[in-house]
Amino acid sequence: MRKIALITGATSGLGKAIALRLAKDGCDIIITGRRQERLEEVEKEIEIKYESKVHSLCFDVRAYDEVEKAIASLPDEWKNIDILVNNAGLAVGLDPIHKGVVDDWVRMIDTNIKGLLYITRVVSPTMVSRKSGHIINIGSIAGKAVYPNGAVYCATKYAVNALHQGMRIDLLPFGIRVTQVCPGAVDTEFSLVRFKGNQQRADKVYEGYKELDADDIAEAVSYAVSQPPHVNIQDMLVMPTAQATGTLFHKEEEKKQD
Ligand code: NDP
Ligand code: 8X3
Repeated sequence: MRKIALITGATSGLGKAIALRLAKDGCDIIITGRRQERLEEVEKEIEIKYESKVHSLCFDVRAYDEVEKAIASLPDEWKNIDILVNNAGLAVGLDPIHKGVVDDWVRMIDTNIKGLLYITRVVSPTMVSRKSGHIINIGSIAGKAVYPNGAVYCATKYAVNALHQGMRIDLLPFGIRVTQVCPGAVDTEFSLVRFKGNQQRADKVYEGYKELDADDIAEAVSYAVSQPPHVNIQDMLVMPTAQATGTLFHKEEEKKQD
């Protein structure tokens, strides 16, 4: 029987790559995000490339009523979600605490913490009643060590780390697997969002070293999902070879080509 995987934030970056990879691995896929036209593009791409059925849900993870409504709207054949990938998230701004923009903080906290909680609250009860399921939380190197000017984003990823551990404990009696995948720098729309559309500033983040591709993280998710039922990959920290910590990079003069 084909598994159903729901991936939040599948309109770009890691979420899109994970959706495509799990489709390739034989899952039917529910993709979510706020950009309807992007959802349609990803849906088409999966259907063209793979055998999978795809269902799209357009909503904002920050609004609990939207989350509830979206999951309740799933047709019966889509309701038994086997794999939930809590991926939707963002960083906004890179400022010292005394200069932080309060609206940026609210966006990060509401998306990365509350959004992850809301979707988990709505999806996990069916897993509990079926005594089966797998939740993948996308954390970050930013959830392992704080870096300058990133206190609030890092705090949200520390929160993901804590919620991940809590989920693992609370869902233990129900045979539900819980995995955290923590990437270092991946070239996605992440930095463009962080720097509010400033492409030049975003590009600089990935200059001088070989960053991770979204497919590298999709590979890690696929590995965790494909383990036999008695194996839970609990925590994975996946870094570019040229990045040792959140801020320590080995950069070359010229960006290495593949
Ligand atoms: P992208 O900006 O490429 O993708 C972010 C995704 O999240 C988009 O699909 C976006 O969809 C979705 N999203 C953002 N806000 C909301 C919202 N309020 N409601 C619903 N969906 C939302 O970035 P990444 O792929 O890099 O980021 C994915 C995850 O990976 C994040 O949790 C991030 O913190 C984490 N991460 C990223 C790293 C990196 O270096 N890129 C490293 C470590 C972790 P839409 O705009 O359509 O709503
Ligand atoms: C994203 C990676 O190091 O830019 O979580 O915070 S970092």
